[in-house]
Amino acid sequence: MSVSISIKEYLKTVTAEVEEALGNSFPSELGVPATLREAMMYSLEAGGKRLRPALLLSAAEAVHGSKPLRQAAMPVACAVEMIHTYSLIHDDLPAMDNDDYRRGKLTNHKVFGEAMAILAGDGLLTHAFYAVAQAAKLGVPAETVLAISSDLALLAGAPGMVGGQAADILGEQGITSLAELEYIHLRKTSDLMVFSVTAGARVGGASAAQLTAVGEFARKLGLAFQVQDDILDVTGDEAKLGKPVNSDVDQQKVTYPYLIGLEESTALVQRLTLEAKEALARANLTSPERLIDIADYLMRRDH
Ligand code: GRG
Repeated sequence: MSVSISIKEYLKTVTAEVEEALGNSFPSELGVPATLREAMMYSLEAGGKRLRPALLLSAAEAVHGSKPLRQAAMPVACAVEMIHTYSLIHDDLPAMDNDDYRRGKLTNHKVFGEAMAILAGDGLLTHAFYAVAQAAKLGVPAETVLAISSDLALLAGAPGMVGGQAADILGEQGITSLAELEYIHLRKTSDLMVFSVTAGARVGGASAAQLTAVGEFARKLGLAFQVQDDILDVTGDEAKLGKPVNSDVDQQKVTYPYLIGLEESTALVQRLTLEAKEALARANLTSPERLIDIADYLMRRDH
């Protein structure tokens, strides 16, 4: 087993492999209308950190201790990126966040119109379940594929990410406590990461106890990621405006820095990352190094 390449190199390699697989997601024999395909591929190929597929593939290797699993886990890694991409397309719509740009490019509805953007999101969401099923053709046992599908429906669906988005919309303006904010982020952000790490661990042959421990790792990691995202929103914006960053956060959006200030938010990211790694240690994985590297990398990220 060799885990000597740097985390940046690892993420670069995984990103290239995932992007190649994503590029083959809609072969012509499936007969997808050209404009719909173009709209789906526009957002799937718009870049992004590919963090969820990286977590998934790393978790599979961490449990199993070998790289050959990457091929079997790849359709599931593509599935989670399809779900993530659909959520971003829908989140950017005028009825939700009404954003014109995403990842430095025009949002899907700005290029293809609202109706096609909704359908591109619908197409990606549905195709994710087709992608998961393809893992069965690559040697993943049928009962594992079934468990992964079921996890995906729950963690990305109404009890998970979709529910978090609904709670966010319903609570807009009215969120006043950390508990409410945490409830939303555990669903909007952590649940897809819990899916990623758990699905990878399932492909790697994890035990029930290991699944619980890696799930807890991802839950904490997702929260840390979201708090860091909130911090970067503030420091990034202020940097863009050329203003000095201070902890007197008075922006409208209710975020961690808004509720507890920048300094405490930074300490929270560190504490959650530590707790995530403690949970991971309880999983007794064969080679957890990559997952630890990703957690540390996310804590230090600046974008
Ligand atoms: C519309 C059903 C539905 C859900 C939307 C994902 C989401 C829920 C909303 C997007 C806004 C947001 C703050 C989500 C929290 C998760 C998050 C920080 C997403 C961005 O993930 P990155 O940074 O994105 O991994 P890239 O572009 O790198 O892929």
